[in-house]
Amino acid sequence: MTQDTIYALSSGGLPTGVAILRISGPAARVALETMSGRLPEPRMASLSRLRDPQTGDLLDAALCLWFPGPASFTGEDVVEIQCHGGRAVVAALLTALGRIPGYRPAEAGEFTRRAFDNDRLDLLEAEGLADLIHAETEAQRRQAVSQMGGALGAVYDGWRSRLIRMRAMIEADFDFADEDDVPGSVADGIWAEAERLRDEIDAHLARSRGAERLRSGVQVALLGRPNAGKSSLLNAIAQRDVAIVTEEAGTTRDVIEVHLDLDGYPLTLIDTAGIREAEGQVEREGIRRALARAADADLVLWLTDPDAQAGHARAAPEVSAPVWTVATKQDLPGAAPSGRGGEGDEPRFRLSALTGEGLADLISALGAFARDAVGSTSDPVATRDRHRRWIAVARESLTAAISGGRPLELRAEDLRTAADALGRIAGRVGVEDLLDVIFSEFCIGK
Ligand SMILES: Nc1nc2c(ncn2[C@@H]2O[C@H](COP(=O)(O)OP(=O)(O)OP(=O)(O)O)[C@@H](O)[C@H]2O)c(=O)[nH]1
Ligand SMILES: [Mg+2]
Repeated sequence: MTQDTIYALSSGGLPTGVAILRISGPAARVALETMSGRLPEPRMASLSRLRDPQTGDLLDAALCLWFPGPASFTGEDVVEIQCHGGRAVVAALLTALGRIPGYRPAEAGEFTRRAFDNDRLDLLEAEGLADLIHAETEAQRRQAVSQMGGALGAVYDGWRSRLIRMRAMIEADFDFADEDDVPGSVADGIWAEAERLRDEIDAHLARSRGAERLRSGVQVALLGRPNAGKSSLLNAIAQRDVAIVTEEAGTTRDVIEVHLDLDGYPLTLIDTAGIREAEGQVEREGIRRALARAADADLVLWLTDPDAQAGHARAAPEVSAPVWTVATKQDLPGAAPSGRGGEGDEPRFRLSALTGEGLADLISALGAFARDAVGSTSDPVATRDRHRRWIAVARESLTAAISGGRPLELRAEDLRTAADALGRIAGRVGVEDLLDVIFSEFCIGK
């Protein structure tokens, strides 16, 4: 099969000090041969003058690297060019590459896709790599780098080999059983082991919500009546002017998000439209979105201003997430020293976005909440819904195998189904249909 040779700018936005162009495919070496006239030693950086192959014009002096396959990121022949990161430099080099026969620009994630196709990494490692590139906080980085290094895959491989071993022993057991009365003790041991494995799977699943929250950020929705001070609080916590604040009730309509890094834990703070019986269509849509985000949130902050505390308030909407009542605008003379019953509940926090009073308490409580919601990050845990779905399939088959009341052959077959489901997580068993979705998460050049 002949493959195109693909190329892309693999480093970020221009201009920059140094930009990295990456080339992968059977004709990768041609780029260096035609532009610099020579191929450097494998894996040794070499400074070369790169010329336009057609005109002979000097394009740049760049550090060039040559990685003959299969010992390369993609498993194919790879060339990396570290050039000066000016827009015109990069554009000229990309144009020159595009003229080489068999070359075309890479699609998003295509380098990693080729690495997967050539068994340089499995799906879990590829996803870990995508997460690492998107990691914004320290805890996210730790989780991603561990998954990329194969820690999560090792867990599922371990489970899988235990299942395969159990099945082999059961099959040995029912071969015996025909001959004479071999006691069921071997099988008993196997089913005890199967139950232990199921307990491990349950514990793993229980922790995976936290791991997914760590990937996507703990979602905290700010909710309240119009003018409660939601956007002001968002701006105060973010320490920048993200959302428009006015004294007009109904200022915010769109959902506005801010990503925070609280001691390494990611938290997404979501500002929403104030909740009331709205007249206008736009505001009604804003309120619908506010309630939808609150329904999905991990935590809701229900803001009440002194007006509401004085008794004109409506209660926080019913949501499944915990709700913290936050009394705002405590710098105003009307602010009550304690709740006057308007909300029913004594507020959990009292603060002023204007003076900053009480803000530190709320922020540190949010940090603690995020840490708890994420849970332990020391053991590898399923980080995506895709993983959890296959683990659930494996668990179901394992349960069917354990529950008995059926011929041993069928129970052994259940163990095989469970092992296959686990194999799909790392892409060891049929995942063709998934690949486009997974690799589209990458940026071009990765
Ligand atoms: N004194 C005082 N005024 C505040 C404080 N926080 C907000 N305000 C004022 O209250 C008004 C409404 O503030 P916003 O932050 O826009 O309120 P909101 O809840 O986002 O309002 P909507 O987007 O309309 O739902 C503005 O005039 C703010 O300046 C505060 O801590 N102290
Ligand atoms: Mg607002």
